[in-house]
Order: sequence, then C-alpha cells, then structure tokens
Amino acid sequence: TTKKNVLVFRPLPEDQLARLQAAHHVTVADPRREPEAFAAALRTANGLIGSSHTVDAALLDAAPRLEVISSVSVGVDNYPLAELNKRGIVLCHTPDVLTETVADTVFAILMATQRRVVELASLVREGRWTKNIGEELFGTDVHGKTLGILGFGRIGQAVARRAALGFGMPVLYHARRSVDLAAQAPELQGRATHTPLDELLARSDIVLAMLPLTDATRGMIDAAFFARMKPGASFINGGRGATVNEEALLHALDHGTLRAAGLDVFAKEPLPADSPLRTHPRVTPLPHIGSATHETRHAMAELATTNLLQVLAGEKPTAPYDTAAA
Ligand code: 8YV
Repeated sequence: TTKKNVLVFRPLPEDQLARLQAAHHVTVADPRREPEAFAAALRTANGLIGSSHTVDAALLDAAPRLEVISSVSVGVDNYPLAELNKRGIVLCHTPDVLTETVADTVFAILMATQRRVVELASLVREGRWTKNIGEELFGTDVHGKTLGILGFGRIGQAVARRAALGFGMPVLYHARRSVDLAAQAPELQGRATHTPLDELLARSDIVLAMLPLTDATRGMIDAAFFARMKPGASFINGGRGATVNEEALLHALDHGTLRAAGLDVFAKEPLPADSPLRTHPRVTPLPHIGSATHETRHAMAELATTNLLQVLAGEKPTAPYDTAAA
C-alpha cells in the first residue's frame, strides 16, 4: 500500500513505532515541546496517534489531509467529535485492553482512601509512628459496605465484580439505562442493582464516579450531589475530573459530612500546585494512573497502532469510536 504520513504526538513503544515506520513516513513531535515541528508535520499528516492532547477544529484546519486520529485512550473527551464526524475523519480508541487495569487502580484507590493508607504510610516515613495507632487514625471497613457506581460501562462493571465477588459488597449503579446483566455480566446478577441516583447517594457508603466527560456529565457532581450522599460516605473518582465541582467537593469535606475522597483524575491535570486537593488530609490524590502499567500501556499503544494501520490501509479498524452517535 502507498506510504502515507503519520504524526505521532505522544511517546510510543519502540516496537509499535517500528510497525508504523515499516509502513509509512513517521514524524514524532510533541505539540507542547516542539510546536513548530508539530505544525509542519500536521500540514501533510494523513494519520495522527496521540492521547490526552486537546484536538480542536483549528488543529483539524491545519491538517487538511487527515484521515484518522488513533487515540491511546478509552476516553475521547479531548476530541471534537461532531467536527470529526462532519469532516469524515475516523476516530479510534483503546477500549477493553485497559478495563481490568483501570478497575484494579480504582479499587486500589478505594481501599487506600477508606483505610487511610497514604496518610498512615507518611506517618511511618516521617518518623511519627511513636506509639500504637489510636482510634483517631483508624480507617473504616470496605468489605460488606455498599458501593454506588455512577456509570456502568466496561470499567464500572469490572469494579463491581471486584466489590461484589471479592469483598461481599452490595453494588448499586446509576447509568443512563439499566444494563442487561444476564447478557453482559451474569456474575453480577443479584449483586448489582440499577438504582435511581438519589437512592444510590442516600444508601452508598462509597460513591464511585466512572463517568465519561460529556456536556451532560460536566460538573454534575456538585454541592447538591454531595449533600444527598449518606453522612460519613466517601467519594472516589476514576473517570474524568471535570465531572466534579472541586470547590463543592472541598466544601463537603470541610463543612459537610463527606468522610474522604480518592481521586485519580482532576479538572485540571497535572493538578495545580496551589490546589487544596493536593494536600488535603482526607484526600488520596493520584496522578491519573488508571491505565498506567507497563503491560496495559503497551497493549493500548499496540491497539492504537493497529487501528491506525488498518484505516490507512482502507480496512475497518478494530476499535473505532462512533462520532456520529456522540
Ligand atoms: C489516559 C485514560 O488516556 O484511557 C483513558 O481514557 O484516561 C488514560 O488511559 C492515558 O493516561 C493517556 O494515554
């Protein structure tokens, strides 16, 4: 097939870069560090591989030959979906290969938040473990507690499996439509229940947001949301930071009844140094590491490379994103 021009704007593993270079002309340019090289390559690029960098209509205008964007991510909120659809530019992403890893991360954050792991590890590291840990430093049990999940896609269901099957936790979930558990997740039948949001918030000991960032979910987790949560409950976010009103979260922690928060994602990333969420004693913050394991990031890069090669060869990609449905 004809060699085309591919612009890679995030680091790819050597073996995946080699796959691309064997088939096409490849330029690697980080738009943040090499804006001129990036802009020059964009002008002739037929395909893009990237991830969290925001793509907008102006960037698409500067890429007149673009046929496909292959994202190394499952989330696609940093892409102009309607614009891509209008221009007939194919968008691909990397679902499924990261599901279990992100679910592991989310459960790790949940456990760390409820048992105060980061705070107590710091106590040891800073030489402040001078006597038996007293009640003021106790955490709260996870097993058997009720977990409420917002967003019940592949990752939400994977977290539910860990909670229900591993930790005996009743799972409530809220999503735009109920999930056919018999077909999609038979092991969760009788263990996960589609629940109205208010009831989920009133009953859950832990509320987990696994929501994509859309016009509907942006800022939806606000003061009224936290006020409706069960007193003493905790909040975990493993989806997208901008679904949360962070001022309302801090207010719920300091003046409401929110026990604690575990956050892998933030409205602005990296988290600004002056954000109170960085140092709040009842916040367990992580730097968006949901899919960040050697194995999974390689699998994501491999799938993103395969998607791109397929589209440029005129084939249907393994994992297209339906921009028309957005
Ligand atoms: C990031 C994620 O994309 O897949 C997603 O949507 O949030 C993460 O995997 C990743 O950090 C960027 O490669």
